[in-house]
Amino acid sequence: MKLYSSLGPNPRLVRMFLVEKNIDVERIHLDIITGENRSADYAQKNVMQTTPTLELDDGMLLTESTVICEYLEETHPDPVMIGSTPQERAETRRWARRIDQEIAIPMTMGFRGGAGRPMFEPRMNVVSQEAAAELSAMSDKHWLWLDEQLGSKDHICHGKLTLADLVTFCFIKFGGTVGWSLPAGANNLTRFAAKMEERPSAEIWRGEE
Ligand SMILES: N[C@@H](CCC(=O)N[C@@H](CS)C(=O)NCC(=O)O)C(=O)O
Repeated sequence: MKLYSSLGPNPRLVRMFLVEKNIDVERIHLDIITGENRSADYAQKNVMQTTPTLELDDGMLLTESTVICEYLEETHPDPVMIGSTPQERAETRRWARRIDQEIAIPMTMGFRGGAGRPMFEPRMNVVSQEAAAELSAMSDKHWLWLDEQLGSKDHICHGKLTLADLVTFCFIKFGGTVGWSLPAGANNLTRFAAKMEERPSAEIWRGEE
């Protein structure tokens, strides 16, 4: 398998998932700042021209970070990162989707249309400055909601590490790379992130790529 990867929370989510699963893959780094992902060649692999893309040994191409993680969970079930029963899997997916839709998407769109505008406007559709501010505020409100849901727990669900924890951590870390930090009062998430930081898979965030 080959992973087309870059800076950013989505490929780094898959890379953390791979480390947690003990799976080695060849990694091809694309510099999204200089637009290596915009080549005609890469567009053949991923029509969205985003990372990550996982190329399987039979040539099949998988995209969308959580879909790639689902595939890896099915093909490498140990350690369990999504769930051992249909109920557990549903619970993990529920959290991963909530965090993605209610937090990660507004946060990313808010950043692209706000502070990240000079970098993103020439490359993709971005929302207006006004909408960006609203999206960022919405995401921060939902971070505080997630903080409450987490409470004193160490993990988002099942009392153990799951995909939902990795999604949460990756978007907290992404914020850190672009000058954002968790909203004041998100003490449970601050503690959660500090604990996640100790995992060997968090090393991915300390590398240049
Ligand atoms: N929904 C996609 C989002 C992928 C995405 O937006 N990836 C970013 C990196 S984190 C990217 O490739 N951006 C391309 C660019 O900025 O040109 C996923 O979950 O994989």
